[in-house]
Amino acid sequence: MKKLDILSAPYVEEMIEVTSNLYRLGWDERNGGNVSYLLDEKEVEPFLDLNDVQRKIPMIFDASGLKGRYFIVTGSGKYFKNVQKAPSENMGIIRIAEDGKTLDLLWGLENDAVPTSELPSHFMSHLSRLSVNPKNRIIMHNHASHLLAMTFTHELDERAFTRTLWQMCTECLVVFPEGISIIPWLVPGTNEIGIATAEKMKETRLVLWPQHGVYGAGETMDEAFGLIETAEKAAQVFTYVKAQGPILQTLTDENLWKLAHAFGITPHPGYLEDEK
Ligand code: 2HA
Ligand code: ZN
Repeated sequence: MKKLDILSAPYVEEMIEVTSNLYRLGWDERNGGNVSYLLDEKEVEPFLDLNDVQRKIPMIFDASGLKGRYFIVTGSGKYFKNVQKAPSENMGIIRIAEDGKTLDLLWGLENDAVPTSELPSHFMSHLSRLSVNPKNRIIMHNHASHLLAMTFTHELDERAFTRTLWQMCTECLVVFPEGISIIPWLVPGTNEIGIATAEKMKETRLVLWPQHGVYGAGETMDEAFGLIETAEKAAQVFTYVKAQGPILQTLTDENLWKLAHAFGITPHPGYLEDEK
């Protein structure tokens, strides 16, 4: 059967849209940021011959837990700025081979490009998220400016950091009731940072990389993007608030509990003072 044009696949369109938005927001300068999107075989099959492997790409770590799974991923060293005008050079569709250590390239990553250098963090985070939510499909990393800046001026305690973000906009607690996790500063692209990020991903969909950026996860592109966008907005408000001067009033824990009840969500245990 004749295959449909891959550029019309909804997930290709979503990747183009999100990378363009991330670039436009200034969170992904140069080759900053990476996105991976878990695809169902049924979503790929109408567009690509699944037996037509363009290239085999070896990996530095074992992703056996994901063998046979399909992803669309951004390319290593590629600029989000360029994804829209040259999708097949800047992204690729891959399948994890039987050995767990090789990728079958089915489309894209033209001119010998390879998937994002942060693939260990992405794959390990996918495994973590899937273990707590089988519907998770997106892992997204970017250099959201105000969150990044806050890792210089705010104490890097997960409870304190989460509380500050929750206090900056009423919606924050509702959007990420589980809070934000923080790993130590580590070298990007390594298995070590992958393991640290993935460990946190079992608890929270947001993980902060000090002096670097942020990771977000979600069932959909909108969820992952909206999550980072909301935390980043809170960080932006924090930046303005600090610049404007002393805080005269804020969201109290009593307010936050009222919100939690109104929206039927459970705040991370211990992050709010006990209810009176
Ligand atoms: O791919 O953002 O963390 C560029 C990065 C690495
Ligand atoms: Zn980065």
